[in-house]
Amino acid sequence: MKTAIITGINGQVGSYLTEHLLEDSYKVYGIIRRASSLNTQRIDHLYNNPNLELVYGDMSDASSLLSVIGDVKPDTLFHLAAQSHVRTSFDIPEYTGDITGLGTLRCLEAIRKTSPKTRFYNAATSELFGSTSPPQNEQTHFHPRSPYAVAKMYGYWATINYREAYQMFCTNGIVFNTESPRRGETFVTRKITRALGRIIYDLQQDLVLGNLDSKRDWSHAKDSSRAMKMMLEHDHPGDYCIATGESYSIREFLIEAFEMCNLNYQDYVKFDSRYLRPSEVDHLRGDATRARKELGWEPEYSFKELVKEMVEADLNLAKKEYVLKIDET
Ligand code: G4F
Repeated sequence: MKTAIITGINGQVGSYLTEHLLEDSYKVYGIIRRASSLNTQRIDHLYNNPNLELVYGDMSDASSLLSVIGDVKPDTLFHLAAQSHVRTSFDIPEYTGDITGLGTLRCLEAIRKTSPKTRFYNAATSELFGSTSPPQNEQTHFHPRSPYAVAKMYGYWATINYREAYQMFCTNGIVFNTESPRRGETFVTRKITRALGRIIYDLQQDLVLGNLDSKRDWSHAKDSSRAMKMMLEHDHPGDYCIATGESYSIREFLIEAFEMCNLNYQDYVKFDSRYLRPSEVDHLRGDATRARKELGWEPEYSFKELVKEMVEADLNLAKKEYVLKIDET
């Protein structure tokens, strides 16, 4: 039986990746942070699977990583944990550098010291491309535009350095924006679909956003997490862009989602400068030719299908909220 450790297992991508690995008979160990409030909702449906085990650890705590990785000595380790919110990274840059940047180094060091044959996947990001012009691929130079992207830059090069210096199997997935009904509610796509559901059920009157003109390449997290598994099952390590090759502005996402419900987004969306970033990434559109050719990866979801799934899921969620509210009154 193959074994995998996932850091950030309870995040959006971690939950889909866990499903892919369990379906393929992996034994999966998920590292989660101790918190006083529940933080495992996205993997609760997998909790009774005997091949899933959750263990406590933290990206700031090298000793916890050393002991988990040293005990399990997994075949693969998928490193997804991070302070991953770009806007927030401007407010807590040092914390972001520690968790997102040094956290990656701590994983690499723990593997080098206790289990050097473990294959390592690092969740790099299209944020590395920052202000460059699309389409971006593995040859495009980097120009990070946030403390988050700068921290990810450190993790990206640490991953390559461990590959070159110690001949470890270390791979970077340069994943463009990836979304789903499990996306955190403060990221823009989910903020939109969540608000739309609540507006329809009269639980919320408007939606406050920042810049509507930036463009992103949005894949489904089910597709991007499948690519991660393929990367570590490939015969050699490398760096791969994972993207659909299409980009849409936030405004276009709004139009697509609101029109599905026969609404005009302009009647509901308000602007607040608090949601602007000190430096913005204007346009990301990825070229995933290498992943397609070398890994045989293809995205299965179109933009329209992704938006539709998110809108439908959030309409259902809002309906449940509405029913609870009626029951209470
Ligand atoms: O949804 P976002 O916060 O995602 P962002 O900044 O592109 O980062 C995400 O994708 C990266 C991969 O490229 C990941 F590495 C990262 O961890 C994260 O998952 O914002 C998308 C765009 C931005 O241009 C932002 O300015 O939406 C714009 N936006 C407009 N109003 C907003 C809002 N973003 C958020 N979060 N909230 C708003 O109200």
